[in-house]
Amino acid sequence: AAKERAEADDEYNFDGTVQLKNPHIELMDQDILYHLALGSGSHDLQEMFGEIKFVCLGGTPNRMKEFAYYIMDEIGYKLPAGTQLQDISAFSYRYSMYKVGPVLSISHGMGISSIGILLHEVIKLMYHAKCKDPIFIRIGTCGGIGIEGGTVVVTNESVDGQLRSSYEMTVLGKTIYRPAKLDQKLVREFLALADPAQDPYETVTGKTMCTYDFYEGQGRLDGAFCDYTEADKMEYLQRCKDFGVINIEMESIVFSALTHHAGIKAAVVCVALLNRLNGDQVMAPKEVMNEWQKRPQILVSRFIRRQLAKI
Ligand code: R2B
Ligand code: URA
Repeated sequence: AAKERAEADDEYNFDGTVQLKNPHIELMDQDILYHLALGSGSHDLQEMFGEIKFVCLGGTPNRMKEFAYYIMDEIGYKLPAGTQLQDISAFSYRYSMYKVGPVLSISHGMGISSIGILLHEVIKLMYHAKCKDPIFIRIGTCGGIGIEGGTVVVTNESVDGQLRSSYEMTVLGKTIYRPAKLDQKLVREFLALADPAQDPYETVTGKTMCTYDFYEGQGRLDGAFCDYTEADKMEYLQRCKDFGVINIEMESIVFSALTHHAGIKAAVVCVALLNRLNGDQVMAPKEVMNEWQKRPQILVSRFIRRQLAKI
């Protein structure tokens, strides 16, 4: 256990700041964070972002704007007089970013590539801003395997479509793997913040499968193409379920792998929009879906408020 602790501590920088495993960055005159419309030459990143403690990422600009307003209310943050919440990355026309005191709320788009690019730049942003011990949290949606729509899932491990727990990428024509590890203490903390007496829904944990595609990649029968049978699909989903997978989404593996590689603690909290054992189409009414999507935000807010109370 002591060895394990030493190894775990090793991954984090002793003063809490984010170190880059890239010797080139500090040799550059300036670093342009192209997809965020920010730069170390054009902006005082430490002044703008130095106080960030929580980086919350979710798919859509609208949801992350809503989350920014919600967390502002929840932590009782007041914007400086005469100012409004601004999309800091508006001129990237790619991602949206809102800052509410120590919280960043950023949209990541859909899929591994989109969130992967964003993570490079947000991790560099943490480095330039000299942020201490930032925690990254993905707030998302997913398909459940054997769990009903509206259930909240805290991921304990992310696996790919072949049930491997590392992120595979091609670098200089070679295949490399980065372990997709999530902080297990954070998993327990999030689960402990679920309130079975008050929440009219379940909060559960398990493995999350991350795929490159929503349709064939997730074994759906309703894409533009499908070369397998319903029996093949059910056999695959059952195999995933037997392996401990309880939900499927499209970002967790690169999110877990790159945060772990950077020594940043991270968590993934998603709400299931359907039970894939019952079907493929997402058909809950919009109002129901909107209420469901608030659920991971509520859990994350409880977490942030508790962390802030400790400081
Ligand atoms: C969940 O929902 C999106 C697909 O509908 C994708 O971004 C994901 O991970
Ligand atoms: N997001 C996914 O990636 N899959 C689903 O089934 C629902 C949301």
